[in-house]
Amino acid sequence: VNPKPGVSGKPPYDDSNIFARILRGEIPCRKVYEDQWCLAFHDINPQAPHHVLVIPKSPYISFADFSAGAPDAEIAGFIRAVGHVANMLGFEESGYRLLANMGPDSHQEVPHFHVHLFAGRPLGPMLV
Ligand code: DGP
Repeated sequence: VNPKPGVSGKPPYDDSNIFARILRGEIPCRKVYEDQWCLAFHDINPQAPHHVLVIPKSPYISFADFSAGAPDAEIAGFIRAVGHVANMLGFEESGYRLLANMGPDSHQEVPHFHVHLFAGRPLGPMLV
């Protein structure tokens, strides 16, 4: 990963965040899928029977950073990859939930854009 500022440049992308370290292979993850756009792996603290994180390989801080700053081809490639992971894991029939936290009010903990993919039980209504 080549660190680069977020779209606004403030704050800069923190190259030492845990997902940057996973992308560099410095710490392990339970990988489920990888392509040119993304890495998908199991969340360390699953909130559903299946809880997968899908992250872009490029260093975007958040959804805001990604949606405003990524080239169209990367946005399309990443979104299609999220769908591919869900289908590959067999979630399409029963369904699944996607979630992306963005910024302090959302309690985003890791400052590298990621999409949570939850499945494996009825997830109930959204609580927020
Ligand atoms: P968020 O609150 O949206 O930033 O979610 C961050 C998620 O990342 C949280 O569900 C736990 C997960 N997580 C944190 N550290 C690690 C790690 O080292 N490995 C894996 N696989 N997941 C992690």
